Amino acid sequence: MTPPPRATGAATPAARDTSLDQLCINTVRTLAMDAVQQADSGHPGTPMALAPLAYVLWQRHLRYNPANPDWFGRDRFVLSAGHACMLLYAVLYLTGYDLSLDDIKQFRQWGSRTPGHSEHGLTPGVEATTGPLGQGVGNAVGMALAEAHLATLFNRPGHAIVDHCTYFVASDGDMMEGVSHEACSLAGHLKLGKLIGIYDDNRITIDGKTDLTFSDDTARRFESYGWHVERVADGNDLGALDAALAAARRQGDRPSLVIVRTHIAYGSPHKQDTPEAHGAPLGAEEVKLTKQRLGWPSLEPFYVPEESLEHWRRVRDRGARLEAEWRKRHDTYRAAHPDLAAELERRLAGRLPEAWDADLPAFAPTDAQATRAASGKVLNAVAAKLPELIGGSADLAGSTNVVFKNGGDVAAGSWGARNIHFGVREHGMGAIMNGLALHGGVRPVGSTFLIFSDYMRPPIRLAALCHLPAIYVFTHDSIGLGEDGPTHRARFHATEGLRDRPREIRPRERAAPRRLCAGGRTRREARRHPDRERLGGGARARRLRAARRRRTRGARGQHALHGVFRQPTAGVSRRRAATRRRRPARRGGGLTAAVVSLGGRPRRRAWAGALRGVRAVPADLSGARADGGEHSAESETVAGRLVRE
Ligand SMILES: Cc1ncc(C[n+]2csc(CCOP(=O)(O)OP(=O)(O)O)c2C)c(N)n1
Ligand SMILES: [Mg+2]
Repeated sequence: MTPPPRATGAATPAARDTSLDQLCINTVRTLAMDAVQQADSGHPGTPMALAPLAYVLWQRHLRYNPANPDWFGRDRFVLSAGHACMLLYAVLYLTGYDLSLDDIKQFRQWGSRTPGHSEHGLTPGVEATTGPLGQGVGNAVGMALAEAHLATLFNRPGHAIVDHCTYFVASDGDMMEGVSHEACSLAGHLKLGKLIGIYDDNRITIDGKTDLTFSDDTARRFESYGWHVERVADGNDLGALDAALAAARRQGDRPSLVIVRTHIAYGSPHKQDTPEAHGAPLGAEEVKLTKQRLGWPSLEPFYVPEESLEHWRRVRDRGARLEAEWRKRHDTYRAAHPDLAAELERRLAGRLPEAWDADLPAFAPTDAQATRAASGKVLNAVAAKLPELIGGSADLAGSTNVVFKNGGDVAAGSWGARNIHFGVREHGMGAIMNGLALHGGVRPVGSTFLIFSDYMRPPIRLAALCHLPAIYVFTHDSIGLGEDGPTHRARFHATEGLRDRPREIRPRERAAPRRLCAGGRTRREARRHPDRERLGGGARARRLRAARRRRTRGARGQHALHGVFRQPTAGVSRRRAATRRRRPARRGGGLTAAVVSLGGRPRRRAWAGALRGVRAVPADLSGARADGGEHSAESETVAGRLVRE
């Protein structure tokens, strides 16, 4: 039997310790164990280890009001390690958000409000959809940047109306993923002082101990990014946690990382410090032994002692007071600066200003120009009316034409500017954009060459899943990008990869505007450069459009993938390319397509019958629903299959 590590301060988990703090902390641990046990899947170990941190953070540091999860003045909290979501659900329930014990009992069940990875918009108090590791860290950076931006624009002397912190919890996996490196490097550079990360240093991942793969000195890495670093040697030491978080909050001019040494499945006699505690129930016997070891008063599943609930829920008064104070300050602000207050309100409500599109430029067919040049003009025309539009590119601003004229450059101390230079960090850019959008008050724009959207597919997918109003400008979309060579050509997979993002994302049809070819070339130019293929138009595009019209008549919850055509490569003669394009049509006797449906087989068949040569494929092939939407393979897997076929 592995003894639990010696805890210091008030947090000794021995049976005799009945302090109220311990009772409250162990309530989180037992709820996590029981919920995972009942669901027969999930991740109990990390919530158990992080329960003391959650207790200190939510009781003493985080500013929030459970009665109003959307209160703008709240601190933001992102659990980047989304697999540990039982930690968050337990705390949301205990602090009195609109989440009941029954919701906790429904953990990981179809249609429940407590899915296998936390989903924004589904569970009150969940600020971001997390699960794909590393993304939440980038989201938090985006939120902190949005806060700094709005504070610069809207605060006035004596009126700090935008003034909140952003916290995130990152696991070893979050720290290994490249996206967190990108985002944290930028956060350090921009000196986002109200960003506080907590690194759950438990030295365990799924495959075993982290020394299998990971020997970074995380503290020094973050110091080199310009972060302030705090260390807590014992994740059960409430005093040390409290002091480290307080020190982090005092850092006004750089972000902070609190590295907390924890022990996964803390208190479990046989599973503590083992990878088995990561992704499977502890087992009924082990749950019992752990409860006994923690001195838990009952073996009844989901038992919540009254004193614990009562103590946790005291934070409701604190939250109500914090919000009331903020509202009072806001009233004074509105009286002193009515225009600013109204503008902030408009932005937060996501309302467009009157006549925002009154001065959009119009281009005649004779105005031959690259589409990205036209895009830059339109963006700036819109930007003049929509100050909430901010963003930039991953070091290609001049090429993508995403430059806000007279917008200034975002830099440390100049957070109110509009042009964000993300650096050569596409993945980080996507995750930061999601954080900006989630925060509200700004609308992010990000740009790069279409082919490099490959580097930011995970955050694009999450933006689609969460319906975030992120705007992507992907230029250089021609397959005929001659001089840069094949590495820079946007091939079929890039556009197709975007089209099959779940919901919302529909890249421009490949049929280019009537008189422009893809890549913004005129027909005359295309004639001069026959190697630059014109995309779309003609019979194929007509078929696609017709199919799409039919598709929209399909049942809800269905969507189709289609156009599984081989793309002619540049350099192939036009005639051969045309033959290739026709080939699938001849082979399949019509449009090659797949219907992806959540409905049953008869429904799929009936729907597929609307198209000739169609195969019907069930959606959710991965069977990953228990893990939540962001883990379902959906159309991507299907697309991969079809393309391989
Ligand atoms: C991008 C991505 N890759 C892989 C996974 C699958 N996965 C979930 S948790 C995890 C690692 C677990 O280790 P750690 O991050 O240290 O979390 P802990 O078990 O310590 O809580 C992996 C690989 C994922 N969720 N996201
Ligand atoms: Mg770990």
